[in-house]
Amino acid sequence: MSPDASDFLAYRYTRGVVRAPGPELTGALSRDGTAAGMDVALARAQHARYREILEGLGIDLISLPADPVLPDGCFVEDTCVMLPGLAVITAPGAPSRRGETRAVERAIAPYRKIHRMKDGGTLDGGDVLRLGRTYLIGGSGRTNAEGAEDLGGIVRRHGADYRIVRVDEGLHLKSAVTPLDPDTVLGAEPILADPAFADTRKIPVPDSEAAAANVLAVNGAIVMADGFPETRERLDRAGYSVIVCDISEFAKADGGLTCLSVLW
Ligand code: CIR
Repeated sequence: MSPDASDFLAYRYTRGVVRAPGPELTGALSRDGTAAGMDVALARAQHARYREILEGLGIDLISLPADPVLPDGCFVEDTCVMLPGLAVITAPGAPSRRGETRAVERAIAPYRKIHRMKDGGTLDGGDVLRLGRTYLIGGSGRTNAEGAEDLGGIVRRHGADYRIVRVDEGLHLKSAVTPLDPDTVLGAEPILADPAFADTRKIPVPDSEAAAANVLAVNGAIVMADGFPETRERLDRAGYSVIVCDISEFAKADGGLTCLSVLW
């Protein structure tokens, strides 16, 4: 394994892609219709702060411009799954999001070999949780069996392993559980009971703070959403270095910290 790959496996990254939101954001998909009430100016300010945090952690960011025909375009995570040395361009599960992959692929192509998923399957990057060399793939409303198996095959061919985890609640696997380090996850109790996490150290979020489960582990820090004091305390107590980022507007469209970037 190259030194670059072992850094990647430990959530150490040097580059990333983000896409700023524009006025189209109020047309984003949201399970309870709250996206329509988003404050776009506030969302843009929150996105600027998110970029500043990543840059402060040493990430060289490529910032794509907002695209008026892609209301969910800022949630770039769903368009690409990174493996060491390879970028897999996904087939997003929501038909309205299919057009998002093009600009992300163009941005990443100078840095990583590109592989496009097969037609037929669907998969959102929000359903892919990497724990070291194991890729857990959520079977959700967005990621179908064909998409999960397609990605699983690519993962195996690249010397890593995969498991499929059923997602019965919430949008994506990582809406409910995210990695803190290669041996530890933070998540909601029901999903932590899945056998896929049997050998993993687990930090549960309280039921009242379910939305705190989506955190971004990057370069030795944990970036978490604002407004979850009990989860914050649990992370502090466990010794993690936490940075809080307010993403209230993105949460109205079911977005979290991981959704807003692709890192490698
Ligand atoms: C959607 O429903 O597709 C977007 N409004 C939110 C996507 C969030 N992405 C993610 O969790 N990876």
